[in-house]
Amino acid sequence: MSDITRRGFAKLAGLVALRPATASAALGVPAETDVLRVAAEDRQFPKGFLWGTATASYQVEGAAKEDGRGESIWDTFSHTPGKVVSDANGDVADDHYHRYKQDVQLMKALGVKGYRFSISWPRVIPSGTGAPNPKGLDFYNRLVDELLANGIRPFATLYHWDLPQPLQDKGGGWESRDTAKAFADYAGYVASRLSDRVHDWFTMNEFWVFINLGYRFGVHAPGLKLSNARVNQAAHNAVLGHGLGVQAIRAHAKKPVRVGIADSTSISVPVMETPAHIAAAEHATRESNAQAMTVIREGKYTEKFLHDAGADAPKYTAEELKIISTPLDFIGLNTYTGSFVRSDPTKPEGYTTIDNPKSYPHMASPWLNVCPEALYWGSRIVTKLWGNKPIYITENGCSSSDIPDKDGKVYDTDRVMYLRNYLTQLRRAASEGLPVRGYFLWSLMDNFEWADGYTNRFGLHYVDYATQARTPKLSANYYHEVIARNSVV
Ligand code: PNW
Repeated sequence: MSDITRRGFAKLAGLVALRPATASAALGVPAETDVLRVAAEDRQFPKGFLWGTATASYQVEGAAKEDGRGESIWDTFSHTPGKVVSDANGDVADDHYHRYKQDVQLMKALGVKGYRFSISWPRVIPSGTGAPNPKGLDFYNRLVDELLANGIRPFATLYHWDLPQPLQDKGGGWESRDTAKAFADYAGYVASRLSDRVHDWFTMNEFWVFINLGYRFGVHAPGLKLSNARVNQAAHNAVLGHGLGVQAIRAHAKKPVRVGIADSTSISVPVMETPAHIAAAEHATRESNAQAMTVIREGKYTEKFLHDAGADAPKYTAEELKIISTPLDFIGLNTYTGSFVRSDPTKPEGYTTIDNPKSYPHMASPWLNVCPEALYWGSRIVTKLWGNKPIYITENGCSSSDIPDKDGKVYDTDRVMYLRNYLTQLRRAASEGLPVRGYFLWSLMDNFEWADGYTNRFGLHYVDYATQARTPKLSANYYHEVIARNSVV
């Protein structure tokens, strides 16, 4: 029996003892109202918990050629035949660039208090370095003003994968340290222009994903399949860019800001809640994030990583490690799934990551294994390993094979099931005092799902791409209830 259930039963027992005698009490059964009340308390989130949604520039904005926007590696990649399902691209996407006011109203109707969006680097600095494009920045001025006018707090991400193409052409993108420096210049510039109204900043989104899918497996832009050594160097340059970005944002901010990252920290979940398996999951989480969250929080690569990488380890200086580990104000975790880990005394590292059986359930995206526990263990292990800092779940959500019903509505019961289970685990984390402060559901609306094109839908709102009509799904109604009650429902 879990702690929560045990506590719930204890409370119920207490209530039963206090209640006047009724027929149900005589039978030893608590009255239904008592059961409902205690159950509701056990699903409540802390006061002030921040509920939000998230999107990213290339996935929603469209307007690819408007107002002086430069090209990004995703324009190039998606326009290369065979790279994206049905050769789809983000030229129009959700046309959010023109429809942002309507989209802010969707957020308002949900009741969200926070919106995590990303800023398109090639819109703001078309060549990646050099002259900014004021018209590009203006879009974000308008968006931020619209959010604030509607009581929604903007959380801005500076890099959600749309690298200016000229930086790829010049130095090989993140293969070059110059890209890290260019990122810091861009980050400082945007902070200087928006920080009068934007208080919360994320440097980059998901190191592991953009480095490995982009530079190792070639399935995301820039579509490369590089050697280990080159991938490791690109990963290093990216976290260096993050650290330089943190410093630049703080240096150029007009008002006090909070800076963090939105990382796809891979979460190891103990197969069972025993001390040995929990310790195994902690070690596994630290090692499997050696090139991102671990080096960012500890300022060093783990011994195991350096040993395993051997001659392929990245080249770096002590000064760079210091920059990379510049202290953050909060931690953003993009958590969709987790990996089960068991204690394994036969291994020097003491753990084994289990390969799930083929029958393990996943959502519409094949990688999206259902693992609600990852939200609890992620918060707990990250706090245990690296200290007590505010945590935001900067992405969580799922794809579903959404098809409108005869009445035009999408009844995405699987997404509701997914959300209810994940939020229950997040609520467990909050109730145990872990510093989880907010949750951004991915995504506000269906959008360009990278190499999957428009096939895997992650939205709370169904988007009809022929008309750009947005229709709330059942999950949008569900999330509205969650927010209104500040509770799992
Ligand atoms: C994240 N994987 O991407 C991104 O931050 C979003 O832009 C994206 O739309 C969302 O999650 C849903 O996919 C991921 O293969 C892409 O493990 C791929 C993986 C994980 C996250």
